[in-house]
Amino acid sequence: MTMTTDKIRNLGLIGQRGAGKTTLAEAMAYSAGVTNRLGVITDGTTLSDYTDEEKSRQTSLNLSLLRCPWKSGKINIVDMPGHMDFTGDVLAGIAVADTIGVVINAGGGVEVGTLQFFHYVEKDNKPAFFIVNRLDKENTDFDKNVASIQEAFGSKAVPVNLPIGKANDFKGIIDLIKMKAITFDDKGKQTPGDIPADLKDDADAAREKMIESIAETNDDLLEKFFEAGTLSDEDLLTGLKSGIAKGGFYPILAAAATSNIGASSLLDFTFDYAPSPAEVPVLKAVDDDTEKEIEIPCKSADPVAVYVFKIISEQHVGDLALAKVFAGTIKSGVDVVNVQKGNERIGQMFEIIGKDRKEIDGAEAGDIVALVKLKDTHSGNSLCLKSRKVVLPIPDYPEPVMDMAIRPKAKGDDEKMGLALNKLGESDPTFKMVQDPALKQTLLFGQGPTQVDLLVEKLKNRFGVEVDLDRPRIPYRETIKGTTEIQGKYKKQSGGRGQYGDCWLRLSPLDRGVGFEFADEIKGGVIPGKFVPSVEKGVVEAMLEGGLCGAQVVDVKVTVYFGSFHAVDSSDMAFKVAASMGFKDGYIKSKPIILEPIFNITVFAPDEFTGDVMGDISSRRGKIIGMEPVGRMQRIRGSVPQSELYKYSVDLRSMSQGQAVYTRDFSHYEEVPHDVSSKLKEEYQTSKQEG
Ligand SMILES: Nc1nc2c(ncn2[C@@H]2O[C@H](COP(=O)(O)OP(=O)(O)OP(=O)(O)O)[C@@H](O)[C@H]2O)c(=O)[nH]1
Ligand SMILES: [Mg+2]
Repeated sequence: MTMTTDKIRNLGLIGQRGAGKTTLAEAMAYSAGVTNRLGVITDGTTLSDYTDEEKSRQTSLNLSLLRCPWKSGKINIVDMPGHMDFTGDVLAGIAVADTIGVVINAGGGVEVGTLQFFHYVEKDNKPAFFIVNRLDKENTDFDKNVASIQEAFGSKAVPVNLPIGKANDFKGIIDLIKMKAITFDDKGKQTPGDIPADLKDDADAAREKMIESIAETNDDLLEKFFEAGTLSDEDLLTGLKSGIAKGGFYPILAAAATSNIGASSLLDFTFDYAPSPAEVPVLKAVDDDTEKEIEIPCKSADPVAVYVFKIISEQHVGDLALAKVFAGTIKSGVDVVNVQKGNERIGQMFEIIGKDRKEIDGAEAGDIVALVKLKDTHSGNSLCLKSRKVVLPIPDYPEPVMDMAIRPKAKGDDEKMGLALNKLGESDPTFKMVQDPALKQTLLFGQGPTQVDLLVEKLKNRFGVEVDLDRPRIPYRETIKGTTEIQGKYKKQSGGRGQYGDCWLRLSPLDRGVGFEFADEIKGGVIPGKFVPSVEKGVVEAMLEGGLCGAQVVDVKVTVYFGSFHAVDSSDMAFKVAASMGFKDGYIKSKPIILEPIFNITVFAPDEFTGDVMGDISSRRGKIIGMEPVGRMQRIRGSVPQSELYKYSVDLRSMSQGQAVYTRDFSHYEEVPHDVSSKLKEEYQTSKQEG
């Protein structure tokens, strides 16, 4: 029997690294009886952090699914990484979760990772609540965390729990909706009781605040609230549910995951008050035939629309496609179309609990499942019926902020490395591999050093390819500032058939970014028309390697305006060589310069680090374009030469205690300063001598 939509809750956990998302997910799964031990991060025994790479680093590197049956339904928990390098999985998880649980480390309040990730939640107006976790730790204070959450996210974040006791004495919670004190045994079993006398006043006051905030989400309720000074229990519950569903109210809950306090009540809260997949705003997609926007209500009776949000590729298991059924009902053996790729058939289907899985026959709208043995389906693909093909929305993945050159240790492993990286790319759309023939390097563009490290580790362990990483070469360019007229002449007339080509070229600068222009101003056939294309070819070839540092020459206009030929000895080849010689000669006389790529960057940093960040940008030959406050962070915009951005994300993190992040995009080319130019010229000369 399949689980009906109204009984399904999809809860995504996000938050700062180490806030306790995985441990909280573990405690929920344990309380739901999915596992018979409460796994521990430091022992590598949790359900979600099951890969070797996660166990050795004691941190989540991938999103994980934990299916927890609860009451008459089930809660699909999506445990997401907190590490910025894995924002890709966070976005994939947010896309399929209907409610986001933001886990806060009670020791730190709202930290920069939480701000970064929550930005994506707010953008989609997703339902969300906050869980203040680790309240069993010394020197933690629930109220301070509430203040920090409200400072960051506004007054619609309001407690629906109060903690009972502090640190070692943290015993349980007061449920402000039911007005009960709840304590937990180590299996998460709840014992409800009366609110302790010393907390009664606090609880009354907090409940009043909660009711007022719920009333504020809805005009009818607000009117009733003003009339009666409170809300009836019925209005409170409907207001709470609809307030959460439309993202108008962010409840704050209390927990200590390692002691299993608050996890089972969190399951209750999610099941009772968080929206089912059919109760969140309707998904908008694009009709594949008409290319018009189309709404996809979450209805089991509608045509199938399944979104594959993650491919898990594990040795000995094969590929698992994690997918959300946004509409329709899927069953094994049904033919579907992958809108981006082609025909597919739904084969076996599973529910996922960490690395374990349980076969199911089918799934209804709103559910999250794993599909196996799909032919050619990647993260981000949509599976539909032939009769209604829709393209489901893909998250806006962040642009890479780091590039490295990558090459196999063993000669001849290039192809193997390329195939392996392609395979890894199917499950992680946030890195790119680009072969750059001009730089003669394969470049890996990614989100940060940990992601790159992990890719290297996977290449070795899963594909048997060992690689080295190098500093990427910079795609310098060369151009000219002056105009020169020059003769290019090639003459060889000793014995046999000779060679003769003679052309006069005018080299002049073009505006930045124009590239190359060639003009033919030959008059009176001094060079026969059939040889003019060879002149252009000779110039184009010579421009591939500029005389200063060997970089591509750009933004130059070359005009051929005079020359001579020989009836027997002239040939395409001779004119090509002549033009190439002429260009090289004229180029050096035309005030050549070296250009370097400049990137625009945007840095997000907490106030206290902005001085350091800006000083560092200047020391990288960068310019500050502007700065503006965003909450308690500053957004600093600047431009920096690409050569100075090598490992910038790493340096930025270390100068800001891990709190600053940045994005970048290519802006334009600019002349390099004198010292850089001398250095590049010298390196080029040395490399030419070494051959
Ligand atoms: N004392 C205490 N420790 C906790 C609690 N929750 C988690 N921890 C510990 O905090 C550390 C990090 O916990 P994780 O569950 O890995 O946190 P996470 O948010 O999943 O971390 P990332 O996946 O790295 O972002 C582990 O050592 C946990 O044992 C808690 O409620 N109390
Ligand atoms: Mg984790």
